Amino acid sequence: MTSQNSGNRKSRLPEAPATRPAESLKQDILRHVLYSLGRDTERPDRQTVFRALALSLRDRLVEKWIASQRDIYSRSSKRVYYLSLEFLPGPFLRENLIALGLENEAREALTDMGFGLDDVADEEYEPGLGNGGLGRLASCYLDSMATLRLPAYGYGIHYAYGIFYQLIKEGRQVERADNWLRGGTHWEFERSHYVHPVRFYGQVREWVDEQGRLRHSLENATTVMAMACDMFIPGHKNDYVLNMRLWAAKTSREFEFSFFNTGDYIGAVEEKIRDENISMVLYPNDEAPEGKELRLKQQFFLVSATIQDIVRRFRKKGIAWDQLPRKNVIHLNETHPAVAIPELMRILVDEELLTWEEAWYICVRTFAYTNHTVLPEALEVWPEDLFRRLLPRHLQIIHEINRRFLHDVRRQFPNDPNILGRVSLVHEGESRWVRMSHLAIVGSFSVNGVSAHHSEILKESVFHDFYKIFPERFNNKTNGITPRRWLRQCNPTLAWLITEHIGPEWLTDLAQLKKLEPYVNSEGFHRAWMEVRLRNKHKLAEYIRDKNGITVMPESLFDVHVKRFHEYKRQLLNVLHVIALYNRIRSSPGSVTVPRTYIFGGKAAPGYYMAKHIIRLINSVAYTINTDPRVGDLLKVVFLQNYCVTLAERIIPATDLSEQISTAGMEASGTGNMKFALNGAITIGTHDGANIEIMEHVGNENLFLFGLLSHEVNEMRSQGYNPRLFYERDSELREVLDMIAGGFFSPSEPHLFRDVVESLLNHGDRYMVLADFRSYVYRQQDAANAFMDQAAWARMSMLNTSRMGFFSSDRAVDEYAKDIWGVSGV
Ligand code: D6G
Repeated sequence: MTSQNSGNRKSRLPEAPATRPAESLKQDILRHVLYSLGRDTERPDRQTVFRALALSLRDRLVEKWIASQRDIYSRSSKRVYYLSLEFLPGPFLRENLIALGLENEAREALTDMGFGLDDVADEEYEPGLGNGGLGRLASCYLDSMATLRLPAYGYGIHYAYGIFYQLIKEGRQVERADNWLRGGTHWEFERSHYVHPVRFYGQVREWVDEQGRLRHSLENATTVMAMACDMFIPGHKNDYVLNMRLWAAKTSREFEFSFFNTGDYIGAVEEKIRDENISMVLYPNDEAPEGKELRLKQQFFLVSATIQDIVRRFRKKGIAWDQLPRKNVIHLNETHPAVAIPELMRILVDEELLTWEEAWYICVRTFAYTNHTVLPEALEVWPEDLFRRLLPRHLQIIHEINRRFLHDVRRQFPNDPNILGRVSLVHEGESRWVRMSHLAIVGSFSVNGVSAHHSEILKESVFHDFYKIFPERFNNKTNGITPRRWLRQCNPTLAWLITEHIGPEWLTDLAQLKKLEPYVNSEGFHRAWMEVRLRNKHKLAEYIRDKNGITVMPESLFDVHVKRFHEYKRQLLNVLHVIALYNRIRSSPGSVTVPRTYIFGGKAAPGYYMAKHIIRLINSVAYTINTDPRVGDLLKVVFLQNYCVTLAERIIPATDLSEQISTAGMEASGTGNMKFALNGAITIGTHDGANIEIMEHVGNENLFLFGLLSHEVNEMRSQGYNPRLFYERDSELREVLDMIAGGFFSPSEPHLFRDVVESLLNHGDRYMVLADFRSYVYRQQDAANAFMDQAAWARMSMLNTSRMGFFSSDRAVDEYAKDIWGVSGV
């Protein structure tokens, strides 16, 4: 502990004014309107008021952050560093108000100024710094780390452009740049004094120093600076605040005096822009790395700046390097930041002159890795040539790690020579690839999957060889979601109803929701529960009318499928069933008795042809059905554009049926499934990811599971799956597919959707859509029947909510802290 971090500096923090909180908040807002934003306090507009309120909250957050940091320093606590190429925090305003306990005060202050809190909150434009589940999980975890008072830091990239803004034009996805910074950066601090040089390219020079040691250094490297931008993540009403430090790329050339003085001013500016491009844009690909040089640069940029920051902080302690793992744990969210392993090795061996053995001992005790996917195309690999060019020293280090690792494996498995090729960090064939997951496993003391089912698949198949080599490293940490955002914030009236009955402890101890169970038989509670849900559905119906011009019945069954578009998530299976229902309505009008509103939302990777095509198909089907007078209110299909956290917060509280229908064995966990169930939606889903654990908790009778199990999927595949058989045997399915292929939904372009049908019938139906169709249709019928009995449905809904305690991110993070990180709250 250094004296500058000791507690006696506390007194220098500005004292809070002795006025009422609402009044002092109002004064702060007005002060920021004038002095920070330069606007007239007499008539600020809504956007100005939003920004001034955000700045007023930032003031409070930074005070608490500094106090929290002093605490961590004074206790010399072990720190957790959570490295993620993506964070998807969503809008901050309400979350921060709730965490700081200032919601009512803000409402009062704003009312005094002639504004409504809801309107002001709508002014916020969320930072889209993630693609979907992985980034959103990272943000839920930061929220829980703060609430559990863990000495943690989130580290990521300050992309200037987040995930694209999705428009639906004439049924198609159109991408627009997402300039989330256009309104200013009211939540963050740019730290121009926290900059680290990041060095790429160049050549490795080997030389022998005076002590006869072989040394390595990088010559002629290109240097880019990483500047810290800090955003604060408060714990729930605990005065504890964490930092999400995002690195922005800045040219190093500005630091060279002569740079703009060369006479070629425009050329100099171009070089500056090229350097700063590194943090310009988030790659909009979910589940499939693009293999582009810029992406690997981004990964190294995050890693290099972060490791330098960690090492800088560790050095302040003045203790020996072998203490690093005792004082720090670095968590890799997926393999994207896995190059941190060779980077720490490089610093320890090349700069700090530790021996290889000493350095490796430290590394392998410092890193932990979470795997999020088993899709083979999503396991990250990099061409060795690219690695050599961009990070030549790191490739050498990876080769050395590999040489030593394979040497040990050879000794451990003398009778299995093929294992070496399977586990090697470098895939050797016609072309050579660096396998990032192998690097992450070999360099970490812990490897975890994100649901019980997924962690078993890792051990049994994907990483089976590694499981044999390092059985003690493998463990499971089932994902979780923060109840603060995903119930209290997005569904305030339901949250209020719950609190009224069982008190507010559930906010930080979600297992308390169990206490709702006795009310399941109370008629009054039933009524109140269903009233809240119906009100939420009315609000969503209004939103749909405003945005899509479609009138939907709030009393209809809201059947919702929102998430990234990917074939394995099987939005296609859903729409096939929608068409089947449509056909039933047309052929025998009385056969469909439960009116339904289908709501779809989600982005497809811009280069993912089939996913985009499925979006177009859904929109075409929606148009056909919504304009067919024979259908009336029985069926409506809505595609809400630009699915994001803000939109999820609107949709989830209004959902009756939650679609979680991935091909079994393909979704690692899912967290959308948890958000819906927590808000009282019933799941229709496959035996996949966390659906299985949700079923175990809420009870088989309170959700609708269907379809093949993952081992059945594998067996069917290995026996030669023939999707045509299903087509031929099932006349309802045949009719649906023939309509799509025959242009029923695209009369002006009859061949438009032929590819979709081809992928099912003639290209193997990789995601087993046809194999699961019939059981899906049956379970959908069960869901409709259940919905007809509203009292029984209400009961299921309440039981879902009350039994979701396990799925809190507080539980998940607590498990990480105890089992992997070895840290406790300060
Ligand atoms: C905060 C609190 C202050 C501490 C400083 C350290 O400003 O007490 O000295 O953080 O920052 P790092 O060196 O840990 O980044």
